This record gives sequence, structure tokens and C-alpha cells, in this order.
Amino acid sequence: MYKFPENFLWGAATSAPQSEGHGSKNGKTPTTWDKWYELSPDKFTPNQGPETTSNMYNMYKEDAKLMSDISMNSFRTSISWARLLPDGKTVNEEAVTFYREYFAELLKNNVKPVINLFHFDMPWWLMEKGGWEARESVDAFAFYAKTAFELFGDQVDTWATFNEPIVHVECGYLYGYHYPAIHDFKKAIQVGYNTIMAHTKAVAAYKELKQEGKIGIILNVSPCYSRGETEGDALAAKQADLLNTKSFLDPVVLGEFPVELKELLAANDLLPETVAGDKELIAENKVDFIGLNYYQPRRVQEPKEKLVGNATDPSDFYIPYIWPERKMNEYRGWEIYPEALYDVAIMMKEDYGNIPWFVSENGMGVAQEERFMDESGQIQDDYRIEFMMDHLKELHKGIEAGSNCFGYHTWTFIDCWSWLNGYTNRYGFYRMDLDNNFERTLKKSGIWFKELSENNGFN
Ligand code: BGP
Repeated sequence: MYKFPENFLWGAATSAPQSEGHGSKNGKTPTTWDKWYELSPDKFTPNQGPETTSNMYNMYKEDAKLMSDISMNSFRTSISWARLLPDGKTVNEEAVTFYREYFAELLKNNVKPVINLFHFDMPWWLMEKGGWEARESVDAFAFYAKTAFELFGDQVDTWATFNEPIVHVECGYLYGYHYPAIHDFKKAIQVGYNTIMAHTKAVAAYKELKQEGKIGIILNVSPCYSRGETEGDALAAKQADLLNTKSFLDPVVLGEFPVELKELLAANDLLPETVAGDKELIAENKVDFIGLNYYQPRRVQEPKEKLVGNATDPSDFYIPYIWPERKMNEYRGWEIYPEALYDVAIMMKEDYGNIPWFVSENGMGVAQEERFMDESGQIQDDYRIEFMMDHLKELHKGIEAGSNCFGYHTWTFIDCWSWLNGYTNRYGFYRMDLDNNFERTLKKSGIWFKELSENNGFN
């Protein structure tokens, strides 16, 4: 029997931009996603923009009941900044009513809300001022965070500032998957730094309010595995770890950036601009907990060509490595490697002071999932049950070894919309039928998850 600690959080995660829908109504102003879809629809899956998603804006009452039906005791979503503060300053009362009723409904169904503030959805008004490149965004975010704490702090006691901040850094400023889709390593580093400062000031605002609760951040970090054949491979893994993992985990948990990261950036003329007092703020405002999203490992090897001059891309430090023994999720194209969850658990214990943490996203995306539907209309997603079991076994091993993990959230509750992929990859415990009024139908994995949560473990 794999038993988990008492009061373990069993649930699922989503985000406002991927689940609420009702995108341009009730006072919400556009985000970069709305605008980008309007300006360049060709970048997106045809006719699958961010306007409707899973329609939770209108269906949250029945959805809270569906969560309770499968014994989810917790649920993470985010607040839409552009809905709550359409111009960055004025509170939208309709948004306040919506979120208060939404959170009340969760609580009524014994589902603890874990609320995140930013899930890739930069308000357009702020993007026009430079987005995360502009220092102004740091204080704008801190104001938004403080407003949210004051408005919902009596309902929410577990807050996260950002979801996977490295994604808006890499995808927006290096790899072209998020707006503004440019390629500029120096700007990417500045965006990452400003994001950490925005996070830090939000944590400071939370602590000043002295609310009874805790605040953290959701990161997608895992140990970097190297091809491991040469000294160059080992160095590549070390640098990948510095740039992707330690660059976020160290300041938020330990209160300072790693010296080696600063040296690496300085040597390549990539150091960001800072403001006097930043260092002290980071040192004083450490998080209470960490959420870690884990889907697949990062495997790297040394670049084929040696760096000449300053780095213009992370590939000057490391390039991806395809492990010949890898097992693939053939329905999504991502590697499946549950063992990394054990390694993550040990990393949190040994390198990060055994800070409380939870798995804030883990899941298996499947394209064209209807092919697994049985005659009764239920998706027989045994592959997803196996995926969760394999990951939970590794997590359990990490907890047995003393890692301070307090929960496991899957991605996701109901099939949802995803960025450039639209509705292609399905992850939910409930199938969503876009052709039939967003009808939700329980999958086999939802039944399994109910038992898992009720037994606080599995055999
Ligand atoms: C995570 C994001 C989510 C979600 C998930 C699945 O990185 O936090 O927002 O999209 O990945 O990814 P995808 O929908 O691309 O399969």
C-alpha cells in the first residue's frame, strides 16, 4: 500500500486563461493571448482561440460539484489580472463578485482553493508599456497581488505568485511560442529578473498584510540529466541547471541568486539591470512553499560547436539530448520518466532546506482521445491511471526518504484550452464536448482518482 501523509492535497490545476472563457465580457480587457490571436490567428490551431476555453465562468457551480464528486480536496486556478483590474488600477466589481462566488462554491464543496496570480496572461495595457521587460511591471504586479490578497484573503489561504515563470521568459523571448515572440537572450534574462522582483514584492505585500496563510510560487524545474559522456556534457548539465532551475529556486527559497549564475551571466554580458535594494528584498522575502510542475525531464549534452564570444542563446551552453532508452507518451510526444519525481523530492530535501512543496502539475496529454471511448461514452484512459501510479510511486519513495511533500495535483480537471495547441491535448478527469454545450463526462481516471483521494493512497 502506498499511503501518503495526513491532510495530503489531492486535486488538479488549471488557469484562468485556459478554463474561464467569457474572455471579452463583464469588463475584462484583453491579454497578450487575446490580442495575439486577433493579430496573428495563423500562429494558433485554426479556430481555437482563447475566448471560450472550458466555460468555467458560467459553469463553476456545477464544476465545483464535479470536483467534489471525485473527492478532489483542492483545486488550483488563477485570477485573471485583466479581469480584476481591467486598466491596472480600477477594481472591476463584476470580477470581484465572480471570484468571490467561485471560491465560495469551492469551499462549500470542501475543495480548498489554491490561487495563483499569473499564468502567462499579461494584460495588454501593460504589454504595451513593455511587459516584463519594463521595470514598471514589477510594481504593477505588486499592486495587483495586494489587491487580490485584500479582496479574497478571507477565502484563500494558499497563494502562488506565478506559474512556470521560465515559460514566459523562454517562449516569449527565445523560442517564439508566446507573445512578443522575439529572440533576444539579454532581454530574456531581464524579463526573468523582473519576474522574480515582481514575485518578491508580491510576497512582501502578503507578509505585510499579516493574513493567516502561506505564499509560494509554482515552478517547472527538475534535475537536468546529462548525456554524461564527457566533461563538456557535465558542464552543459550544470549550466542548464543554473539557468533553468537554480535561477528561480535559489532566490525564492534561499534568498539569493547562485554566485556561479552571476559569474556565467557576467562573462557573457547578460547581467540584468537591477535597482538598489533588490538584493535585500529578495533575502527578506522567501516563500513558505513551492509548487513543482513535472511532465518530463530535461536531458542535455554539450553543444556541437564551442562558444566563440558572447552567448546569444542557451544552446551556446547546452543542447537537448535524446536518451536512447527513453519511453515516450506517443499521444503527446513527451518523454515519460517518473523517476525524476524521486530526484526532485530529494533535491528539495537536500538542496532547499526541506521546504514544504507539492506536485502542482503532473499529467498525460492525449490527442484524439475519443478513440478510447467505450460504448457507454466513457473514455477508458487506463494509460493515464498507469502514468499517475508510476509517478506517485516515485513520489512516495521520496516522501519515505523524508521529503516534505504535501500534495499532488494533476493537470487537469476538465479538458481545457492550451495556448497554441488549442483543444488538441486532453488531460482532464472529465472529457469536455465542445460540440455539445461543453458537456462534461467522467473518464475512468476520475473514478480511480476518487478512490486514491478517499484512501489517501493506493495498492
Ligand atoms: C504546463 C502549463 C499549463 C498546461 C500544461 C500542459 O506547462 O502550466 O498551462 O498547458 O503545461 O501543456 P500542453 O497543454 O501544451 O500539453
